[in-house]
Amino acid sequence: MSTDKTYDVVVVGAGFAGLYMLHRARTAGLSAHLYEAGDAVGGTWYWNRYPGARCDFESLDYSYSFDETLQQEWDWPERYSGQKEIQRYLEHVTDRFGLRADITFGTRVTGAEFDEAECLWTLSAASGPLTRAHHVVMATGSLSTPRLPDIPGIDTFAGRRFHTAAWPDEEVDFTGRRVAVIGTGSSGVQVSVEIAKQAEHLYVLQRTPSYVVPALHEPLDAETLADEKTRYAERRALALRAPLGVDFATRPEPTMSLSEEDCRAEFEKRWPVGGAAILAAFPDLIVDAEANERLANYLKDKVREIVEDPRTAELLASMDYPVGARRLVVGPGFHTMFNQPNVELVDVKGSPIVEVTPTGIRTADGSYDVDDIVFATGFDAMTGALLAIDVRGRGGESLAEHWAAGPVTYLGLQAAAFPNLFLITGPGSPSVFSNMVRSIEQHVEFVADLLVALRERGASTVEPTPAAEADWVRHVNDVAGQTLMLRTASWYMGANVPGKPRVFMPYVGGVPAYREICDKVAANGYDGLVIA
Ligand code: FAD
Ligand code: N01
Repeated sequence: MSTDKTYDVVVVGAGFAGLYMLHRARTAGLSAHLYEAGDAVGGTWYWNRYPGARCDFESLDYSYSFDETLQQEWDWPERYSGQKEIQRYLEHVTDRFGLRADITFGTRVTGAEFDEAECLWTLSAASGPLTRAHHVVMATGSLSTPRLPDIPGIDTFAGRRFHTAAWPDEEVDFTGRRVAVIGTGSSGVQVSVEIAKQAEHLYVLQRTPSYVVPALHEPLDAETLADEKTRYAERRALALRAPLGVDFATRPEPTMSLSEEDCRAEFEKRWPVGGAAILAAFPDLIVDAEANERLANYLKDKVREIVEDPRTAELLASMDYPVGARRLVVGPGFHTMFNQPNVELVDVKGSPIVEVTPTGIRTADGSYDVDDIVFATGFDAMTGALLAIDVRGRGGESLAEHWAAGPVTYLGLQAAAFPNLFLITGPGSPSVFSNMVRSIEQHVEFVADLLVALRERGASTVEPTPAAEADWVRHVNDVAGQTLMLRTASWYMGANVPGKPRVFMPYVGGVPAYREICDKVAANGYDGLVIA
């Protein structure tokens, strides 16, 4: 790759965010190029190929809305699509908008350095400099840096070892094997249900139990799909008015204004519908502790109803934190799975994992010999992929230094002293606390409009003032403080990575509130940003 070329925009990452950013930059008449570490587009849906990987918002919502023809011509075969189908969709989008020619695959960006005199970024890879650009958009993903836990002996294991987010391309057969899955977050729940269908014996190692709800996994027949598509504009408009970026027909009344019986009736109606609909039943479920407890008790009772072995049921229902404070897990069949004779729950909170041995896993009071270990142990979320790149802004300051006490941004989109560097779904944006495709579209459109505004003004740089950045961080924290989100340690605050600063990262004020703020910023000539 020649470094002689200077692009208007370089995008890093070819998931939902990067692909749309590349498209918007090109349609705005900007020269643009995209670098992707993987060998294909898809991002999350390229890397997470584990059996059972599926979206947990309906595909009719978890998809691009920016092009009416695209959304009318694409037929989702299932209500909640699996990994392969979403990957196929993103391949289609790439070709449909002719993006492939502007993407370099198999290239991990390792450095991005801003030259203040020339107002240019130089991007580099391990092999050396890649190219230069006036603007860089990091579409590197919030959940794209998988984490293996620091368990002693992990490399001594003689069997097969997998991480859900680095799953091999070829099918993995678990027939007749003894398998341990470590982790009961969204990935662990989904993968366990599928492995349990094949394995001779499955140990599910649970440290923190999750609230798990079903999902109405079903094919979307032609008639239903056609009917949904006639109302697509309305569906999309409603989604933009809903805090999570999906319309769940939230009831207007506060939970506690109803009797416990009436609340339960509402939850019961939503349970078979599945997904996050239950958490959006009433407007105050993540802000009012008493209201939340009603839902928590309902969900725990469901576990006890489904799981036959009382000890297993109690362990699975032992959540000691509010519903929604950790990501609600959509996992149809998870609780029922524990009624199978080949599935066993291992409580690694009561009896922590001590080490991995060549033949399996040893806990404080037991040993589990297995052929395969599946690590469903999550990600260095929101900052992992960004801090893996040596990003240097004004005065050579690194992003790692700027974020030493935790990530700070303006609107989740830019950091002070890093001119012309943009983050999509960065810390301080709604991103992971929303239907991410809705948030991604909004972030990308804001950035693309800003780039056009810069061109119209003949400006070279844009960056937030330190004061605007500090005010936004305060606002993000204030909003989180008004909810129940801080009442448990979670990856939302970096608690799953030893040594990571504990800062609550997503903006939880909701998609409409965030959009309104961004729209006002733009309407006021980009308040908080210095354009020079
Ligand atoms: P990603 O899809 O993560 O793409 C980032 C890309 O950047 C990756 O391809 C990566 O290889 C590349 N990259 C990173 N660093 C570099 C670098 N230095 N150089 C070059 N390339 C780099 N969200 C929802 O809203 N609903 C869901 O149902 C849902 N399901 C999910 C299921 C799973 C299994 C996971 C892990 C996440 C899920 N999410 C879901 C969140 C999901 O991450 C987002 O919805 C969305 O796919 C993110 O898109 P993105 O483009 O921002 O990032
Ligand atoms: O990761 P997680 P994930 N010993 O961090 C456990 C999205 N997503 O990949 O909490 C024992 O949630 C850990 O236990 P604890 C979604 O946003 C969506 O599942 O640290 N256990 C936890 O149980 C999601 O939130 C879908 O006590 C250890 C698990 O590993 C996000 O991605 C599907 C351990 C990690 O759970 C991340 O989900 C998949 C140890 N040493 C992902 N270390 C959809 O369906 C870690 N754990 C949409």
